[in-house]
Amino acid sequence: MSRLVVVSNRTTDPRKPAAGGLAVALGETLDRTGGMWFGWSGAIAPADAAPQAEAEIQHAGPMTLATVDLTQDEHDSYYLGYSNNVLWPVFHYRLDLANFDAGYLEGYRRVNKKFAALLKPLLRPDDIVWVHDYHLIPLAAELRALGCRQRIGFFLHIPFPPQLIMAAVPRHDRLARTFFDYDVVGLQSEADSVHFSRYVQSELGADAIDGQADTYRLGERTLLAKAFPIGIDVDEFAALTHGKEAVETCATMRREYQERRLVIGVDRLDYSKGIPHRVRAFRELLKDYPEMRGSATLVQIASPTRETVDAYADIRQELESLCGAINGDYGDLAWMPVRYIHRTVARKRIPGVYRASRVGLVTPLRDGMNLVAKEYIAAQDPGDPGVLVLSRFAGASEQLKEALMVNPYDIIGTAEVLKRALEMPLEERRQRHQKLLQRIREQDVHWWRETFLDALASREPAG
Ligand code: GDG
Repeated sequence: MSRLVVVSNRTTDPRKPAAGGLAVALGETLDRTGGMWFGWSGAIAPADAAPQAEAEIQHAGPMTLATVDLTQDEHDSYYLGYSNNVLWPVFHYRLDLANFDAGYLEGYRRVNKKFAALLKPLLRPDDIVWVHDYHLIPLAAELRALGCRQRIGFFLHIPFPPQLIMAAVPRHDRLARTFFDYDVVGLQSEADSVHFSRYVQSELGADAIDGQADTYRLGERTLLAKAFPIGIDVDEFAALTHGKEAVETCATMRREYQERRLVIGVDRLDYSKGIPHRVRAFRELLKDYPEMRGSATLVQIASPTRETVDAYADIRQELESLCGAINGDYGDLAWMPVRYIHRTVARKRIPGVYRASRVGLVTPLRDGMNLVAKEYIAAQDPGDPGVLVLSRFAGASEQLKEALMVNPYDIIGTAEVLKRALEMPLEERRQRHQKLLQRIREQDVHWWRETFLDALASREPAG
C-alpha cells in the first residue's frame, strides 16, 4: 500500500490523550503505511527569524509529524484573515460577516505556496496525499506547479455554499478552479455535493462526464467530487463513556440535577452553531409551558475558539446577556434555568455530560456535519437513552433521520419539539436510539477514511 501523507492546517499527534476520533482514525493508516502528517506547528516564528528552509521533523511511532511555523503576518492574513474571516463565514452562508480585505487573499496564497514548497521535498513518487479543509484549497495547484504528480485528494469539513453565495467572493473562480488540481474532492453531504456540481458547471464551465457519476472535466483535468459523510469512532467513544472520568462526571451531574430534566448543548462558541437561537428556544419553552419551570435545565458548554476574530467576541457578549436575563426572569433560589460554561471541558468528561442529560440539543444554523450529534448518540445508555434534537441544517441530518428535527430559526417550533423530547416515553426513545446507533456504526470514521482513500487510490495518477 502507498504511504499516506495527510496535510491539514494543524497537525495532531494521534497518540496524545487529547487527540479526537479523526486524528486517531487517520493515525491508524499513517501508522500502517509509515505515513506523514504535515501542517502548521501552531507556533509564530520570531520577527527576526530567517525564513524556514525545511519542515521540522518529529517521529511519532511509525509515522512522522512534519511542521512549519508561520510568521505573524502569515498567521493574520492566511489563518485569521482569509480562512476565518472570509471562507468560514461565506461557506456557512454568512456573507454579512465576511471581510474581503485584499491583503488576506494574498497572504492565503503565499502560505499555501510555502506549504507546497516545504512539503514537496518530503514526498515520494507513489505517495497518496490527503489535504484537509478550507485553509488549504489551493495546495494541490501549488504542488502541481512544482511538478508533483501524486494522487492528491481534498476533504472539505465545512459546507459548500449555494452557487450565488460562492459567486459573491471576489475572484472566487480563480480559487475554485484549483479544486481541479485534486483527483478527488470529498464533501460532507448530498446538499453540498449538489451545490458543488451546480457551481463548477455554471460558474467555471466544467462538464459533467456522461456515464461517470459525480465526475467533472475542466480543461485537461477530471475530478471526482462527491459526499463522503464523516463519522466518529463509535467504539473509541463508547470506551471513553465507560472510562473513570466520564462515569464520575455523569454521576456528579445526575446527583446535582436529580430533580431536573437536563438539556445539554456542547459546541465551540461559534456563530454557525446557533447557540443564541437555542437559548431563546429554551426561554420560549419556559414561557409557553409553565410546567417546565423549576424542572427543565439547560447546560450549555461553549468552548472558546478564535477569540481574536470580532464576530466571536460579539456572540460571546450576546450569549452572556441572554443567559443572565433568563436566569433573572425565571430562576429562583433553588433553580437556575441556564448554566452557561465558557470553558473547554476535558475530552474524557464529555461523554459523561452527554449521558447525564435527557435531551441533546444540536441546533446549528449551518454545519458541515456536526460530530457532537453522533457523539451524543454513542454516549447514551441504550436501555434509557436521551433524545437527540437536531437542526435540519447540520450535514448530519441527512443520516440521522430518527432524531427530532428542528428549524433553529423557528424559535417557537424548536420550543415545541424540545417539550416533546423532554416528555418522550421510554419505548420511543429506545427505538429511535437503536436506529441512530446502527446508522453511526455503519458509517463510522473508519468507513469514511476507507471509502475516501479507496476512491482516491482508484484514480489515475496525474499524467
Ligand atoms: C468541523 C465542522 C464537522 C466541543 N466542545 C468541547 C469539545 N468539543 C468537541 C466535540 C466534537 C468537536 O469538538 C466539535 O466537532 P463538530 O463536528 O461539532 O464541529 P467543528 O469543530 O466545527 O468541526 C463540522 C467537523 O469539522 C468534522 O468534519 O463535523 O461540521 O464545522 O468532537 O466533542 N471537546 C472538548 N472540550 C469541549 O469543551 N474536549
